[in-house]
Amino acid sequence: MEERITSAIVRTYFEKLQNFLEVDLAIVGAGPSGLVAAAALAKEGKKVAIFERLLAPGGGVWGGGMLFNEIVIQEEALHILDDFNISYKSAGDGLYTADSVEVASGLIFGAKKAGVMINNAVSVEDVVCREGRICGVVVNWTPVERLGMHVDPLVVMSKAVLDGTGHPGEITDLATRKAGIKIDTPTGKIMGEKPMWMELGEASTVENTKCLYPGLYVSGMAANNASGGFRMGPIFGGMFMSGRKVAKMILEDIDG
Ligand code: 48H
Repeated sequence: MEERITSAIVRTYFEKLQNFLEVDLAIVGAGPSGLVAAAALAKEGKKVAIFERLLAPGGGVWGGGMLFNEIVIQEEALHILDDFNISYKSAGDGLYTADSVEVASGLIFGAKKAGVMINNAVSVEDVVCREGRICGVVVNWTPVERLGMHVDPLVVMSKAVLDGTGHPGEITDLATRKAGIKIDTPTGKIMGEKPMWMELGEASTVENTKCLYPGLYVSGMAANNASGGFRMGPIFGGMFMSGRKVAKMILEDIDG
């Protein structure tokens, strides 16, 4: 029995992995913007792999506002929750609330069911940049990263890479520092996130969602970090709409 269980896991895991070593899109970070983008592209038949540093995908959704496990969504983004079959309640004035555990688990389940490979406990530590295009991610187990073990990583090649790493914008930071690229922001560099301004932050999340460099896209809070957008606290419509917007841009890029 014991060897059959081990064998079943090893066989199915490596079959799954083998199929995702070269993908259409590699997404770094399984936060709300990354999960929404992943599901949208997988539904279009694209091969999408997400790499998430933590054991549990879902990013900043789980904790709601200050661990009160509810989030707020504005009316214009509700259609995205509908697509994931996630429920919500009116809070008046065009605002709605949803249980953050249902939202996080619903987005993860939706992305999985759309065909996305979610690699949890895997960190992206570098990018591949060739002939003026970002075209892959360099990955290693999070425990290896956390323990500082000297273990060489592996590489997953992709037609595009999405930085969905939230506030720190880690992939854009890596790409600008290590590959020395100039990104599509007013200064050509990372502008840094601005302080709390809920209304402007929601709008800027969607505006700042873009292609920063051939093959490198950015969504969610990483987009605000790159282009100097405001933070907005526990309202998530902008994150969902950012995921939808970037999926459309990437689809046009890789299909065109
Ligand atoms: C693998 C990585 C790496 C790496 C980071 O922060 P997230 O939830 O991302 P977004 O941008 O989709 O959503 C932002 C939202 O949650 C939020 O923080 C809001 C609305 N804040 C407002 C405010 O005012 O504070 O998720 C990013 C994910 C996390 O799960 C990280 O663990 C993961 O990315 N990650 N995964 N390799 N190098 N870096």
